[in-house]
Amino acid sequence: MNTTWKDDTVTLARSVNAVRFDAEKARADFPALHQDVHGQRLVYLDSAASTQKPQVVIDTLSEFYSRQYSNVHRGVHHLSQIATDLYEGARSTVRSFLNARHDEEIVFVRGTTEAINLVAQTFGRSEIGPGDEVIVSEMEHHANIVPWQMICQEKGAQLRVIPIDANGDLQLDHFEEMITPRTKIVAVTHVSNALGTVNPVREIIRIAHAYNVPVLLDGAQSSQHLPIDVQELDCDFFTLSGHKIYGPTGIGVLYGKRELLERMPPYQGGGDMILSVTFEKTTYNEIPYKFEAGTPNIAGAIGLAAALKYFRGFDIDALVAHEKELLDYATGRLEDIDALRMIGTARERASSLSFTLCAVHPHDIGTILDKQGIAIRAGHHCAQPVMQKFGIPATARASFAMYNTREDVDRLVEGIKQVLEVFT
Ligand code: C6P
Repeated sequence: MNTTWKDDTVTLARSVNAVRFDAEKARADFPALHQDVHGQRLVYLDSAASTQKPQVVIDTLSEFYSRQYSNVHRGVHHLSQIATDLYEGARSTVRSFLNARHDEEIVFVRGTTEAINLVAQTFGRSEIGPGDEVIVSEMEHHANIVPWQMICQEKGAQLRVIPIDANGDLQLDHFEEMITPRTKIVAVTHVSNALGTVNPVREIIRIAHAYNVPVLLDGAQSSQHLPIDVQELDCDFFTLSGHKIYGPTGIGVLYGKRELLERMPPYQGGGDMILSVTFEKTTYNEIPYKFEAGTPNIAGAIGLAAALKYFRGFDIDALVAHEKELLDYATGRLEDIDALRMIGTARERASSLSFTLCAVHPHDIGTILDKQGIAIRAGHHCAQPVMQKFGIPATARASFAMYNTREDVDRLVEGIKQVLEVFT
């Protein structure tokens, strides 16, 4: 198989020529960043877990709850119509952000976890049978393992895993051999939360489609760092979490190609997902409502739209260049620390940088950094198979977003040196 690795390297290379990103200006939009923690200026390096929120998102939520709030799709009254227009307008904003073809291809869910569960429980339940296969990769977040494992167990199907190498790159050469006539779906992450690896997703999709196998991309860690165009990617499903792209918690998106969503049975039953109900028979609503039972997270969707509009106000090439430059700078500075071992040195990485420090437990690293006002994440990052691969229980992870600067990296490096002083 002739594997090409251009993929998002095209974006990353293009970003080199981009106009300069003004991170200080972006920082000014995020009130949470302008506070001291334990007496020091907060350095927030935990954006892969969740990003901070710009003022415009906070204001949008406040305005909605203060003056525009009502339930959607149900009332003829003024406020209900305003709320419905804002909610459906948010769907259009998401469609345009992802460059999906149709608004109805956008399903509002709680986040990436629910989006993947929805696909596993609907597409999976109807399309996967005994002896069938689902392909994931070794670097998946638990959200892209467990839902597939559950449906495979239920149906007597098999979960197959694309291995990663010692750098944290997918061993793509194995992938094509793994596809069989029993393969029903390939579900892979676009960017790894534990390793930062940017996967060659166009190549994965090209190969899978050659065998008529649909592909789900977990975009929880890519939508905020790379330009996303679902038509150009030609993925069949794409997921994102609002709270990771400067939006509120409790809201996320499942994009699905219209013909697939139409074919899938509903997810949960309840209000709004039906056209008619009798005790004998229920007819279901059309997509996307078929998948949105009950009162949705109206404020969340509206807040997410505000976040996406805010995000799109920046030059994406400049943003990508800024985050890549920060990651390169941080990598260089951390590599100078002898005791530090980088976990994940893939060809292309975005945002996250995982490491261990001799025998210091990552939780101790996190705690001592916190005392210096530096927020990182320590743990297995809900990617235990990645930890098993590298033979470690956990890592410390610094992750970057638009508002981080070289000064933040310098503080991190000084903080790590202090951790080492405590332990030597
Ligand atoms: N990763 C992290 O600190 P939810 O929780 O549904 O918004 O996203 C789940 C999820 C799915 N896929 C990937 C690649 C992810 O990174 C995450 C969330 C967070 O890395 C919390 S564990």
